[in-house]
Parts: sequence; structure tokens; C-alpha cells
Amino acid sequence: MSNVARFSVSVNPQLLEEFDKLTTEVGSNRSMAVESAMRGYLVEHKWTMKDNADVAGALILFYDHHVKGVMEILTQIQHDYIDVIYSTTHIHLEHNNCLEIIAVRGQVKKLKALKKSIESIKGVKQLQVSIMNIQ
Ligand code: NI
Repeated sequence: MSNVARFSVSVNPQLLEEFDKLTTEVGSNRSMAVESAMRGYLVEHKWTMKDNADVAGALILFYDHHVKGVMEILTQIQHDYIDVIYSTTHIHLEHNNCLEIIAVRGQVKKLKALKKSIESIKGVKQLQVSIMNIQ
């Protein structure tokens, strides 16, 4: 029995072009890069599987603080989740942009709700979630 599986996927051609270019630049190949991306996807999303599990990690967000209401909403959300937020580090990157690192620990379902709330804020350009199972 083979230890590799072959499959075909359909993707945006520009995305594939960019992916192949970067893959070549880092000295990899398409299969290795797709396998690495799949492992990354599993790490990124596996924590969401058990709603009652205790997990910990960080939410990293990049946003434009000049977008009307963004600071107030972000502060309000963080006050609504004080039971799972342990610290927040704010970095003023430049005139408009800020980076915020929110350290969290708590129940999966609560952190999923927090993630969803932050994702919906207008002005948040990127949100990266890094959560680990700690049980
Ligand atoms: Ni700032």
C-alpha cells in the first residue's frame, strides 16, 4: 500500500501562480507545500472541535484605528470577555495602523464567540488566531 494519496483540487489560477512562485523561491515543491499547508490548517482549526475543552493562546489583530467606532467596539468586546482575556498588548505601528495581541485562556465555545465578534469589526484588516489544546 502506498504512503501517499493523490488528489486533484480546483483553485483560483492567480493563487496557484503565486503559490508555485513562493514554493520555488523557498526551495520546496507543490506537494510538500500543500502538505505543509494542510498540517497548518489542522493546527489552526483543530482547537475548535471540542466546545467544552480548556484551551489557551493568542488572538493577533491588525487594524486601522481611524475607522469610526473601531476602538470603542474593540474595548467593549474585551470587557465582555474579561473572564477569558488575560492580557492585551497594543502596538502603534504607524499613523493609522495598530497591532493588538490578546492573550486568552478558557472554554472553546467562549473563545469561538470572541473570535467571531472581533472578526465582525469593521476596520480589522487581519485576525490571526493561535490556540493550543492544553489538556
Ligand atoms: Ni495604536
